[in-house]
Amino acid sequence: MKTRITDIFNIEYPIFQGGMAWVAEHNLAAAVSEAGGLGIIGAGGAPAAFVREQIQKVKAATDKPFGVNVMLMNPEADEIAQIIVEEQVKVVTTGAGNPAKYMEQWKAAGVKVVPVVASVAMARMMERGGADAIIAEGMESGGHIGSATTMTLVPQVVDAVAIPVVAAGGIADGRGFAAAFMLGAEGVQIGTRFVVATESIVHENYKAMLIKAKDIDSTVTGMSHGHPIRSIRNKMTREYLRLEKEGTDFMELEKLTLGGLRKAVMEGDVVNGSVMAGQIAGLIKKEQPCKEIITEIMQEAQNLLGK
Ligand code: TUI
Repeated sequence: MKTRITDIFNIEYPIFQGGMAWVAEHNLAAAVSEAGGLGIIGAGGAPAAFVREQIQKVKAATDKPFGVNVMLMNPEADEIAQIIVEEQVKVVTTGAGNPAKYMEQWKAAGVKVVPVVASVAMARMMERGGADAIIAEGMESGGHIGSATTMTLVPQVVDAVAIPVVAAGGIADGRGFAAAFMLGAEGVQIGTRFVVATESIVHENYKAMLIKAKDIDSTVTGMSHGHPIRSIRNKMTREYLRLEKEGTDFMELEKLTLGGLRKAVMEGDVVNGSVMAGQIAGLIKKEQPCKEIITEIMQEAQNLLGK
């Protein structure tokens, strides 16, 4: 399947792997790129030196294109932006903020820039700033989210910009892929299904929790201070929501989510940790290699879209 997304990014299938903090490290990114999608290293809240190592490891594992996601709330985002240029990374996606201050630097170095947006206004602004494509992410996604759903956001962003749009949020199989294309998307970004990929280094407790999750098992914390985060309901989310109601300081609460993600991913503490996942987790039934995930999605989507 050829779209402007496969052309611009020089990939076989128009599937991006979400740049998930702690989860999307070199093993996962290299596996997705090798399978013909676009693997993406998630810089998340990690130090710049760690991100450079991850980039070098993906380069050693595959000759295929890959990207880096810069989470703009990372205190070392400036250094990471520079490392992307130095390491000649071909694609950068951004999240949780406005990447305008890095745009010129990246464009000058020939890096393709794909901001993740949660609104039409931000999509327009990013196109004016020189973005090569846009990822329109609905609130079905895991982690830091906006307020529009994928179903409503994607067609409105498609109408608002001329650059190609990648749909994200709630997509985990060929039906979701086909639906996104019906809305005008030319690619999809998938996160949650890749969390349970065989190549994903995520702790087995985390994977088991996603495989067991049902449709309504996620919840959103941080709504009141403007940093909504979707994760699977557990002791941490219940505690967070209680403290949030009591008006606890944002920085205190933030420790529960950002620090808690590492605890869940690396240590498997899915009780006190933050098990970020999208609403589509209920659809995911088993661990599979990235290659199998991508092949399955493409076959199902092509059957549907060919009808
Ligand atoms: O970035 C994400 N999802 C994430 S980042 C993350 S790491 C983290 N963990 C705990 C606390 C904070 C961060 C986990 N999940 N998705 C992309 C995304 N970006 N969704 C929504 C946005 C967004 C929001 C506001 C993009 C732009 C924006 O602009 C606001 C502005 O600056 O005007």
